[in-house]
Amino acid sequence: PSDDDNDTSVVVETKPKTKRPPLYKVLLLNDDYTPMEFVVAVLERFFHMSHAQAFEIMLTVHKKGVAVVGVFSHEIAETKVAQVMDFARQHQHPLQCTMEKE
Ligand code: TYC
Repeated sequence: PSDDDNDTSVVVETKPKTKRPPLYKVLLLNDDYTPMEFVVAVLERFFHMSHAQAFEIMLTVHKKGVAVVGVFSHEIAETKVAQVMDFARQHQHPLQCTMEKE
């Protein structure tokens, strides 16, 4: 006896889920008032750059308007942004630092 079902099979596959956490770019923005030396000091202090590296990134921001200064987990990126913004405010500079998902 034959039934009239067609032989249709559904293959359900499960992806091996090795979920990496999303990463966030921390961006530094140019402005007309923050002294170059202050930006260099920020990059040395909070992003552990050498003086030469820090100077190079500062010049990139100055010329292009923005640069990525690091890529971090959400929590670390938030901390870096807060540290830079607090430090800039303490010194009354308008320096802006933000983060965005990579
Ligand atoms: N444009 C500023 C100046 O001419 C320097 C500067 C660089 C400011 C980078 C902010 O993120 C910045 N003094």
